[in-house]
Amino acid sequence: MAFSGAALGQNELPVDKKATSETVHLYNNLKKLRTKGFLFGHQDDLAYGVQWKYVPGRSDIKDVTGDYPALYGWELGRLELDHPMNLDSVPFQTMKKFITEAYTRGGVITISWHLNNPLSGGSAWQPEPGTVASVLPGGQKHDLYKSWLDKVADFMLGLKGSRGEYIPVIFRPFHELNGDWFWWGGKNCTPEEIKQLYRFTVTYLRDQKNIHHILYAFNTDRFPSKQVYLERYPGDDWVDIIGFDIYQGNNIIKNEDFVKEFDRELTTIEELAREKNKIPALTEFGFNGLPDSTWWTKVFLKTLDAHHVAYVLAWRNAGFVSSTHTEIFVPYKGQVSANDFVDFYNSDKTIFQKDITLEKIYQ
Ligand code: BMA
Repeated sequence: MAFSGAALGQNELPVDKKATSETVHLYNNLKKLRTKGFLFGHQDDLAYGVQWKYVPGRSDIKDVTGDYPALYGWELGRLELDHPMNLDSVPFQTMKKFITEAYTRGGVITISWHLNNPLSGGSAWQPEPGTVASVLPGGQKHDLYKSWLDKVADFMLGLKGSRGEYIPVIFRPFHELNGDWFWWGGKNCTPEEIKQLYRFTVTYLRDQKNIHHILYAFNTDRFPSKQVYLERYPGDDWVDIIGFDIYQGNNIIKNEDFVKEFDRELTTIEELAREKNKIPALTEFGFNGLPDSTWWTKVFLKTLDAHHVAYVLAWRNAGFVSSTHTEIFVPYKGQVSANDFVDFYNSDKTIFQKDITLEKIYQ
């Protein structure tokens, strides 16, 4: 249902002025809720965890806390190629079921897109000079890019609740765009080119495809200053949520160093959110392998305690991928940080599924 001006009441509108009522409520409730606490999110939570895959109702978060996350991250990479599964082997049809299931119990959905390189045909991580320019209007791959957006639009239109209403999605295209590792990031294009692509993408989905159940999230990776954060920011008319991604790991070994940087970036993002009237969020985070048994309360929560972001999204539990590679970003039963995660769960600041259901965030 489109939202009519009269029914708006005290609600503010996101960048889509025709956003559905559920989307407008999500936007306003996320803004309000952040004064209380933050939604805890997990990528691919319902699809698989450490040493299990596609067990109905299962979730590593639920195994440890007895509750599901409040926010669910999903990924569309390879939808553009008409593959039945995404790049992490999650079938798109199953993903839609998980999305509906989570929404039905009051959860929130966020979607990223590691889309392939449209110019070279390589992966998202294979930059090729000129790729961003090639998909902009007038570029040789512009029509191809539009056909990819058509598939994203179809996917979004396939997400419906029990009353036939569209399920709101926080879409996070072109993430980590200050880094050099994706074809849309860093030195692989000019700031002006990526800004144009971001604006084109929002405009196309919203005004050409008439999709009105999306909130748009803009996010960088770690960043040294406000000025660098804003270098590729497309403008206030195209963004609802501003965030950043940060991982503790090889690059920042010590907890103290992580806390210092994390705290500084949170402060900047909240300052920007205030100035621009946007919603601040931690769009991805993690400490791969979780070797520190008290990391959740003594490092992560301790830092977030002084801040007010709307949500945090932990990355995926692909598990022990090979003898040298693990992807473990939330504890599973028996993991060294599992007990501490229960304390984290019990904190007043963290919002998981049971809390978010009570909040009725879409009303
Ligand atoms: C990365 C890793 C990869 C994954 C990709 C897209 O951070 O988790 O294993 O394929 O994200 O989800």
